Amino acid sequence: MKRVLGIILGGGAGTRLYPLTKLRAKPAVPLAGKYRLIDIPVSNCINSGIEQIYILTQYNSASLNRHIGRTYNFSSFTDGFVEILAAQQTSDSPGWFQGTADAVRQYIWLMNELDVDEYLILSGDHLYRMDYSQFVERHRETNADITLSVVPIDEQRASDFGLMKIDDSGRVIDFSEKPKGDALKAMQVDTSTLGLDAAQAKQKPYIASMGIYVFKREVLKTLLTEAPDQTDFGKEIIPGAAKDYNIQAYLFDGYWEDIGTIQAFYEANLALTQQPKPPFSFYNEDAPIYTRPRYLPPSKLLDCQITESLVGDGCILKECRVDRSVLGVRSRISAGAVVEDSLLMGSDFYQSFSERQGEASAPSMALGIGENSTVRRAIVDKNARIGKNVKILNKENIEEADREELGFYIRSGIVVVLKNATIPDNFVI
Ligand code: ADQ
Ligand code: ADP
Repeated sequence: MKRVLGIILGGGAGTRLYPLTKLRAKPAVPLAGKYRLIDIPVSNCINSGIEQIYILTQYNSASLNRHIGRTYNFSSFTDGFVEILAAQQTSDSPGWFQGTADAVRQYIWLMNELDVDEYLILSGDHLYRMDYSQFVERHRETNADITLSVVPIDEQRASDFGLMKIDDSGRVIDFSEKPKGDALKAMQVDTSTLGLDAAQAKQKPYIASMGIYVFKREVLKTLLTEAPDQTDFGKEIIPGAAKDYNIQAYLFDGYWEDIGTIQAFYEANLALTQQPKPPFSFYNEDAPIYTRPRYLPPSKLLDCQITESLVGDGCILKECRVDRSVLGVRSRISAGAVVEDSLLMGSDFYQSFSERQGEASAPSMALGIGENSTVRRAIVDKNARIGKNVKILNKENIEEADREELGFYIRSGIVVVLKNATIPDNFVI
């Protein structure tokens, strides 16, 4: 795997995960109480023996730089690195990455300086555990120009993906990006050829691209330079290459979720609390997910009732009830509070006892969830201060709302409290 360069697409404008991307680059969005999105593909790379990794991001953020810089340091005796490449204005390019392929194109000159055989292109917003070495091995065995990692998918979700048809040898003969209506129906195939049994094949009659590709080095270089106007892998590069190049499909057999929208992100986080067997586990010592070591104290639970939840490090929870929730590092929950089906991202810092009390003349709000407040079906971003007797319930069942000035958004019916927001006492959402 030393001959493979990992390239992680760290996100475009960040609209789908907004407002979690309001103050940070997408790869830095906190995940599962203590990780960040970028930890998933980087850990998968490291566990697969790939130690040369670039992360392409639309803009640099302090939290992303700090996280990468403090987490992924290889010994000076290896040639491993994890580096962030942000879109920048140069004399040849106007600025922002125009799409996934354009992001790679803008830095291909740098990637070409490395002596590798393959480029492994990954997304920064997927939750899964994958041994990329098997994927790359398949690519080499079939002498493919490009290999796509694929999963079978059902009718309902199919049009969110790039879909393909393959021949008996696994070669991709047709590729259509997110087709709808008749064009969708036309991409239906017999997935039992992938090894699914008859019932599964009936339920999942489409082959979807996971947006994860291995390219032969020269092939990627040629494709990007031949057609400088093509800016996207799924929309242009892959469908266009299906005719002339040997594109192979590699079936991935395991849990994989694209968590690039608020709803999918919320559901994947909460699914970690499922009993008895969560679909994704962070408790796998053979292939751990790495993150920044933080030296936090243990979590303190004072007379709490907690069921089916994950509690991050350094939390202080008092006389509260927490059900089916994920609590991030340094979460604070006060007496009488109820948290259900929620993701609290926690805080970046602690407050001293006197800070939490505030001055009598200038009372400041304490970090975390205040006394007797209820939070249900919500994402509470970092450093939020939720007052006393607050109710976050989405009382009116609103699907979408932008209440930036009040400190929250609603996305797919899920309330998202902004990073650093303050929700005053007695407020009801
Ligand atoms: P999408 O996920 O919809 O479909 P896209 O929005 O291009 O495709 O995102 C792919 C990845 O690249 C994401 O991680 C995204 O954050 C990142 N990205 C997007 N624009 C970027 C930019 N300008 N700079 C840097 N990174 C950027 C893709 C494929 C489909 C496939 C699905 C699987 O196109 O064929 O089925 O992934 O989820
Ligand atoms: P014990 O019965 O000895 O306490 P279990 O193996 O039943 O241990 O684990 C207790 C709980 O911990 C389970 O209900 C399960 O949700 C969670 N758990 C155990 N192993 C894993 C794992 N590998 N990944 C995620 N959660 C796990």
